[in-house]
Amino acid sequence: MARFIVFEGGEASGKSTQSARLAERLGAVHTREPGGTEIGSALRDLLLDARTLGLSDRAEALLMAADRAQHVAEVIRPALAEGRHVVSDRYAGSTLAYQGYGRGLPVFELRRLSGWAANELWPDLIVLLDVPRSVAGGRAGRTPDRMEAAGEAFHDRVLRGYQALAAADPVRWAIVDGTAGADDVAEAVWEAVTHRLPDLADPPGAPTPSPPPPPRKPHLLHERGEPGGSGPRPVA
Ligand code: ATM
Repeated sequence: MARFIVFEGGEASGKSTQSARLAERLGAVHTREPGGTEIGSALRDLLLDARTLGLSDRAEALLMAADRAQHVAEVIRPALAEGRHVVSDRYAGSTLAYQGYGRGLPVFELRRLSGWAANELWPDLIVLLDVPRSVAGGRAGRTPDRMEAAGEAFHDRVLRGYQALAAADPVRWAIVDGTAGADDVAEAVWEAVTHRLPDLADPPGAPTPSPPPPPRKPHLLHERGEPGGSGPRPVA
């Protein structure tokens, strides 16, 4: 069964690396938001360009939703329909955390907006990479984009929002400590994913182990007067 797994987290939490590693291990389609399609790339440029001045919070939420609608229609649903797993670096959880907890828009309205945009496609599992802001890697000298430049208090609200979202829905969200080295985090992610979705533990193409043969009970055949063995039984 094709699975849809999403990575969420604050900036420089290692999502891009870890989502790519999981996708490779699963032979899954690896994608991201915003910008998982050509149209989405144009939206991403607009959304992240520090020169995009005066974008209202609701317009920002709608552009994120538009990116998601295109992404679901063009990439995610077709891949799942073909039986491919999909691993996305960000999805609707980002809208709830950034536009909801960060900007202060009502979370329940954003959930409805995202549901509408995605035609109610929700992930099977969301991996939240938990990295405190004091530990998260820096921006390596480049100018912060429009979202990164939103301020300390904004990003603190986003991280608290993620914790609240994960606590409210522990079946769908798995929190993984993202502070260790990349290999250790990848192993912790794999354990969390295969614990929640055990069907993924078998590598693609691995032969399905055949069930052990049923124990032979010759006395039953004898009791039922079926000489020679058991033919197909009529379905009741
Ligand atoms: P990445 O570069 O981490 O892929 O994400 C770009 C930004 O888009 C990120 N900002 N920071 N810092 C989070 C933001 N974002 C939203 O605000 N809402 C959304 O729905 C999505 C998908 C991303």
